[in-house]
Amino acid sequence: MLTGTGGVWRVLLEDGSSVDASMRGRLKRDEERGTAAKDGAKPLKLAVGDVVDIESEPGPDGLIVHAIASITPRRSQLARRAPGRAFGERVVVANLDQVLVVFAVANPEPHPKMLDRFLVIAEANDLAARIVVNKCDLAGQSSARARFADYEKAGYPVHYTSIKDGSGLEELRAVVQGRVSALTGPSGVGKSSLMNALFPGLTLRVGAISDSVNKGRHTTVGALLHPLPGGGFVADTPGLREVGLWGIEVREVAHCFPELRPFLDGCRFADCTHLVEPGCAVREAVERGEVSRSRWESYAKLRDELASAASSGW
Ligand SMILES: Nc1nc2c(ncn2[C@@H]2O[C@H](COP(=O)(O)OP(=O)(O)O)[C@@H](O)[C@H]2O)c(=O)[nH]1
Ligand SMILES: [Mg+2]
Ligand SMILES: [Zn+2]
Repeated sequence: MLTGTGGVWRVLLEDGSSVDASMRGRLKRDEERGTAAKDGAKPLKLAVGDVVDIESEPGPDGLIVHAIASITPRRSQLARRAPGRAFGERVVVANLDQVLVVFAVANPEPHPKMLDRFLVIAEANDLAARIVVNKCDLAGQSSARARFADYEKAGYPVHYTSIKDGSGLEELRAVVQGRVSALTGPSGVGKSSLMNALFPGLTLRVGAISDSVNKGRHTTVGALLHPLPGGGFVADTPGLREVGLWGIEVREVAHCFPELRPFLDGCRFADCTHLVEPGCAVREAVERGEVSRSRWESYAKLRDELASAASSGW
């Protein structure tokens, strides 16, 4: 399943060709009712990245008609959750192996708070995240490494790359090849350039249309999967920002910062918010320099945001 518009889905077949297919009647009714098919653990709504079975037969005019007959259970998904609405979850991409969050070391300047937001979204979806720091030719490896040290310390794999001098590209190719990755990050950081450099033959537009223009066109639903030469896919997610923090529970936020997890059971109060309470193991770790203050500030900011969204009832 590569992309979908208004009920018609572009499906990549095993032989490498692709066809347009719509949902079989029974599946479609299940989808509209928001109920699972009778035979069990089927996903409710078809999404980009889903693995499907296709049935093909000649239509009334003799042309072959392809129909999606069944959906394979997903191994993972990136979803935008919307509490308060029944069946409000919208799956942006199904069957992802990882999220690649791309920033540039300069031009544009990286915003750690934005990076933290992307990482929280990945964590809340139980997806492995990798950070790609591109344009290292503009700053030098050592200052790039210093700026992203908090993330290496938190346990995230960080790749330092440049399409100008080729650094880090082989290593990055090795972790993208054969996997399904969501590619995200601000515009202008070099996402398209990187993918084109890693996979000659892929022709993503460089310096392309801004996200807002894309949004106005409504040509694709959410995301688009690009098959990679040699195997694997990259999903061009129109900024994970669209996925947003909706539906992440306030209590869940601290767990979305991996380096806070070892301290979460050590606080004096079981319902500690890790913001102001005495005897907070998280804040003590920040004071000792074991946890980055900037990351803790991001935690506090995102938690506040979710708490006030929750109290306003969305
Ligand atoms: N100096 C430098 N410029 C780069 C690098 N990668 C991409 N660029 C430039 O950054 C601009 C934006 O690249 P693009 O791939 O369109 O970014 P995207 O919006 O994230 O897809 C283009 O002018 C690229 O040539 C890099 O490693 N070093
Ligand atoms: Mg691009
Ligand atoms: Zn605490």
